[in-house]
Amino acid sequence: MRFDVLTLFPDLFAPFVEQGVMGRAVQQGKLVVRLTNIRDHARGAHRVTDDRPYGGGSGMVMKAGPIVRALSGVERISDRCRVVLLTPQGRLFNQDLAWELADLDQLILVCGRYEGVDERVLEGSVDQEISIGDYVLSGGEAAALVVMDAVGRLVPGVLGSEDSNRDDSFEDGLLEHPHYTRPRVFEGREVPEVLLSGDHERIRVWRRVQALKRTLDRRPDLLERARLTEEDKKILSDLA
Ligand code: 4HQ
Repeated sequence: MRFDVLTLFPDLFAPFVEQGVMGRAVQQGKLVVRLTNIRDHARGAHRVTDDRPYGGGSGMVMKAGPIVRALSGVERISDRCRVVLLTPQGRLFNQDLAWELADLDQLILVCGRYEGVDERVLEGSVDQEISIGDYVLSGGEAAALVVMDAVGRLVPGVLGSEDSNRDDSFEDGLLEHPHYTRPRVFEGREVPEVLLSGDHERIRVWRRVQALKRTLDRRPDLLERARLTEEDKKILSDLA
């Protein structure tokens, strides 16, 4: 899978792309990340990328020209390609959308700064707007990193055998059970006995109960769309 990021701050991406799961996947060639500096497509001696809003008001707006020219400069490696603008007005990003995007061959992520981008970029050059949540960022870069991280790890071969998507939070729409590792006692707090029992069936049931409890307690909204088994439904009715 290839990610192309259009940004005024390409240097923000290097440490993220070079380290951890993403770094390994890039080295193995399973992910390709290409950065385009929008300023390289701005015109004039001053390479201006923003201007004052028509109609007045505070703040600046990103000019359409540099972004659209930057997009034209991005090689399309496949028809399975999508141009995404990160904006609070977009579809709320979640694990279902991450799976959908992971099915593409190429994702082109456009990062805005200032008050936003000229609306005509959206009309003519953007396939989808995505928001990572209901808060205001200073730019789309942090949002693009979130999307690349969540999507990249779903690409086959990106996660090693030590990690697995299957067990993760949200893969069945529930929060995860608690995790413990050594030591057995830390600051007087013990690891739940069941986890030391070696009884794999008891451990499986305990973890499922914990996951359901936590979801009910902290994110009951998730239960509406969770993939629940008959056993899960029984556990939930016992909890209620
Ligand atoms: N932005 N999810 C970029 C966001 C945002 C979000 C605000 C996008 C500023 C220029 N992006 N503009 N939330 O807060 O994606």
